[in-house]
Amino acid sequence: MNTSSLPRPAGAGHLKELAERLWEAVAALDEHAATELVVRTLDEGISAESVLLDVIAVVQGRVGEEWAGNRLSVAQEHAATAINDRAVTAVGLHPSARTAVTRGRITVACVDGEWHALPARLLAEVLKLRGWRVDYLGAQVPTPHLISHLHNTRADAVALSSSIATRLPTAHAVITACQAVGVPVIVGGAAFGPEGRYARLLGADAWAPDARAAAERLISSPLPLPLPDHQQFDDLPHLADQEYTMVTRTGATLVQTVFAALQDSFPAMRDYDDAQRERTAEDLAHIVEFLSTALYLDDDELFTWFTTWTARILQARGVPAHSLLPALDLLARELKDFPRAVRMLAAANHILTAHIPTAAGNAV
Ligand code: B12
Repeated sequence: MNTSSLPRPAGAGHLKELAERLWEAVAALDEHAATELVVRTLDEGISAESVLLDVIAVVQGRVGEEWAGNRLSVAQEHAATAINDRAVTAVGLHPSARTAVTRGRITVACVDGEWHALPARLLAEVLKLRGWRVDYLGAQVPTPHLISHLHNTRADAVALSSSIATRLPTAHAVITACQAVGVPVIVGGAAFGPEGRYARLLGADAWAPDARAAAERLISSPLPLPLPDHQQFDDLPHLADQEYTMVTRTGATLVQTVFAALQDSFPAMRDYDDAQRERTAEDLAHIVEFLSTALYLDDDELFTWFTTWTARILQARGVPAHSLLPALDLLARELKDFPRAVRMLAAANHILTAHIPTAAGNAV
């Protein structure tokens, strides 16, 4: 057998160096350099899967870190993501990535409202390389259209991707809808939390931390056939208290009320220009959205994680993180009749107070 055309394993040091070189091309927004590097690496015999996961995915993670640290603007981050997306296309078109279909048919889709398409795209390409027939539906797939696609294609399974935790209530509805038509669901992406804890909570049939593990899981044994009578709300009995429903329903009014009151509690806001006021309103909307998601899951840690993350993002942009504390207090005042919301706001307040510097520069 001629083994010269088989992909060769690459050492960790070499892959790190390739990721560094791709990062340089992506950071310089040089699409040609990025795609040429990828094609040359494949020509040299490094496997397509390794280029996708050990090079492109690593660079995309770094794009996120640089954006969070305010070293890349939103526009640069969008351009870098678009270049990485084209690098993935270059991998998919390379002769070494042409793989015969030897397994079943799987649909890879993002939850409705989810814009993070690249993680799902990487998974789709890896599953193709492993012999699956893949229908990749991309970002924000409306649930009814996903379900008719499953009917039309007689898919063996759905791989559902979500990166942002606020899409989890929708993900829950999608998981239940797919299972109701007899199609098992494997989920993944950053939204599902450490060790996939929310995947289990929301009744998914399987979860995997990355595309390699997902491919291994799907090869090891077929996903269990879903129970047809699984009801979405049986998973989360705490929803009976209506806190999630009420906070979600009144979210817009809540943001407006807290925004107005914040000008008294946080006098520095009176000098904000229009753009700063707009960003503050956006931050408040995200806080309320994460609070309602934490209520949905009954998970205080999700909310404390989000407020700590927001504090770090604000600090990197020169906005004092302690400006979050009055917002949390005002929310707690508005939501005083909702014990779980009050508990979560108090936990976030406690963590922020202990960890963020005050205006004087010390931790309070
Ligand atoms: C690029 C990016 C964007 C782009 C997305 C463009 C695109 N076409 O994809 C844009 C600008 C649109 C965006 C917007 C936002 N983003 Co964003 N974004 C990112 C970023 C930098 C990279 C995402 C990515 O491609 N990662 C690379 C891949 C490789 O990630 P991965 O998750 O490791 O993927 C692997 C596994 O998760 C797994 N996997 C993925 N899907 C699936 C599915 C299945 C079935 C399985 C088994 C496995 C699996 O396999 C993948 C490959 O191994 C991340 C930071 C990061 N480090 O990931 C933030 C990040 C995802 N974004 C975040 C946030 C908060 C937002 C915004 C709310 C920001 C804002 N204030 O507006 C919005 C929300 C938009 C929305 N409604 O979806 C947060 C999400 C936090 C959370 N978990 O809740 C992150 C994590 C940043 C951070 N550090 O906090 N973002």
